[in-house]
Amino acid sequence: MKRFSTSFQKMLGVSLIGILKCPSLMIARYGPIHPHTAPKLGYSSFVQLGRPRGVEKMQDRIEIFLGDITTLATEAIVNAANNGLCGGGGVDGAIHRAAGPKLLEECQSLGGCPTGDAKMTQGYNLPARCVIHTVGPIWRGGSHGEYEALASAYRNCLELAKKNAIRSVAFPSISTGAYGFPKDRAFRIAFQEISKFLDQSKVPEKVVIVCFSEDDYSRYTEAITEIGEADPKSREL
Ligand code: AR6
Repeated sequence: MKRFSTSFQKMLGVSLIGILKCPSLMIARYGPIHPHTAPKLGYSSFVQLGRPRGVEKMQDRIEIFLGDITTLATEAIVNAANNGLCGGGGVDGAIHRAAGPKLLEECQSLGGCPTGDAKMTQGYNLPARCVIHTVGPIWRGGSHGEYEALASAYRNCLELAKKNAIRSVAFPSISTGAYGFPKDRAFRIAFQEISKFLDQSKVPEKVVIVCFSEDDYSRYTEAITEIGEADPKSREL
């Protein structure tokens, strides 16, 4: 870990603040943060998963970031949109405000987006070159296909990123705001889908998971720790 931390620090040009070690997962906190993130914002965690082979594969590929997704200069950012792709509140509103009115124009030409699916636009005034719009499920108690729809939203965003050779993508926590999906369960599904996808694909090279509050950040890292401590071969929820 020490050798790895040192090279990771060199690579990012950052100073390591502290390291939390778990048997099968490590989270390193560092600051200031990755070059693709805005220095004024919070902190970010680098996450490694699994046994030694898994660690090698996943190192440097998943990052947890505390802050505003609209400030990130990953190649793509994901929007938690609605079926009409017509803009709204929450992260959707923030993305449209930051991107400017041309984003809505392009969204209106796409004919909406089914729940669990994803569509891509340019990023306009955003630091990100493009936006992947997805629609998460509205929470209706958990027996209406919500889990699969949420997993599908993550998968389809990653498939779209792969298809377009997008190297880095940032996700907000889809469905956990206005759509009311219980956060702890949503965090597990998100992390599981992302890590499964990256296990099987070299593209995107990097995924940033964005938490919008300190509380979400703690809960996310806790959920990841629990998943990491479970058998890495069956990271089922
Ligand atoms: N950066 C990162 N995350 C954010 C930001 C931000 N700037 N703003 C909010 N979040 P929500 P949903 C987090 O409600 O639940 C819209 O009106 C927020 O804390 O944005 O999928 C759409 O048009 C929460 O954890 O999306 C739809 O109608 C997460 O983003 C509907 O809301 C998602 O919250 C979609 O609801």
